[in-house]
Amino acid sequence: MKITDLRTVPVALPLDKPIGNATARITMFSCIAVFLDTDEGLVGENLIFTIRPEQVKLLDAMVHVLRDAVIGRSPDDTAAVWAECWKRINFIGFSGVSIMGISAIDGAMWDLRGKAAGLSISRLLGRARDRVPAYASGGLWLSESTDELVEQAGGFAAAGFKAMKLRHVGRADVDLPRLKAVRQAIGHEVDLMVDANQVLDAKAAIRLGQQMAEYGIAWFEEPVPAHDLEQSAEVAAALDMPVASGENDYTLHGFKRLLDTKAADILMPDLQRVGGVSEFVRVGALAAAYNRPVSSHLFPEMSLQVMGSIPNATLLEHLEWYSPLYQEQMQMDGGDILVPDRPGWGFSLDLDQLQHFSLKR
Ligand code: SMN
Ligand code: MG
Repeated sequence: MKITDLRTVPVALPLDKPIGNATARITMFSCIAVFLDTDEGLVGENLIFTIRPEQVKLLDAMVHVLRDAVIGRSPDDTAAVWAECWKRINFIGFSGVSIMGISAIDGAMWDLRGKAAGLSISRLLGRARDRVPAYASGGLWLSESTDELVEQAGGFAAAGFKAMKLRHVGRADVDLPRLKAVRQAIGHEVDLMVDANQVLDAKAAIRLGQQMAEYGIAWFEEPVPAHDLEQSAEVAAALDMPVASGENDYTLHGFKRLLDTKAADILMPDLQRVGGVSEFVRVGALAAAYNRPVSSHLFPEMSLQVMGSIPNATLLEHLEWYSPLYQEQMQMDGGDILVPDRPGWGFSLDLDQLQHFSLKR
């Protein structure tokens, strides 16, 4: 089987209500749906995304820049195509948008491989589990009032989630009362994580971490700027609670730096930024060598398959941002999301919905 064409459909999904974290006010999501056609009629699919609509053009262009690296290849050649793309991004950069382009192609190839074999991606990779414990992340935003936080947290617990994540502004006077209210609402059986989205320095993060400890925090995410590995390591060394980081890191090289510097206790690869399925799996193995767990960032429908194959995987980040674009919906059972056994990703893009949300080019 040969890959004959690469197509993309840029889409924008408006949100009913804008949401915020410490670095962005999010009013809509923009995605690029990626399709690889083959000479046997099978189509491989993937999705990459940005929260800023004006960046869609850039992502779309990057995917097409790498087109010649994949046209004419067999879907089985994932490692060869990855290596070829890596060669081609020399000079424009080995992180950022370049890697998003590689991820887009890599994931669509894995979907094709699964469809060709009639197997889910986790079966192709070798399954570690058929369900992944998830945490609720589609709420508890900074833009929510304390009453709204309490209501949402209760709703997540009632839906069966055993863990959830609260966004922080990075100031004790604002964050601690919100944290206390959420902890009171959910009791002590549910894990609670906080995400500071890089707004603190090490001293302030250590102080806030110590103040939060009484509320039982399962991880403190991105307490300091993600590139400041030294300060992140300082926080990780000083606090008992684990520091989580990695959503802003690219490829095996980025994660090796995180591990070597002890900047994080829990690694959070993002499928699009880590470099797709191929590189996510390699990062999982690298993390295992350092005895560290990995938790996926965003893209729950697709990360499920990879997390299903990584022995040292921990929680899947669950939100429903992309759900309107898929024909199938995620299934939860006892706080776990089931890894679908359908071929490829196990989730197929809904072409009518793509058309509906399509951005005019
Ligand atoms: C986050 C990242 C990107 C968009 C929204 C929220 C956040 C998370 O850092 O980890 O969920
Ligand atoms: Mg985060």
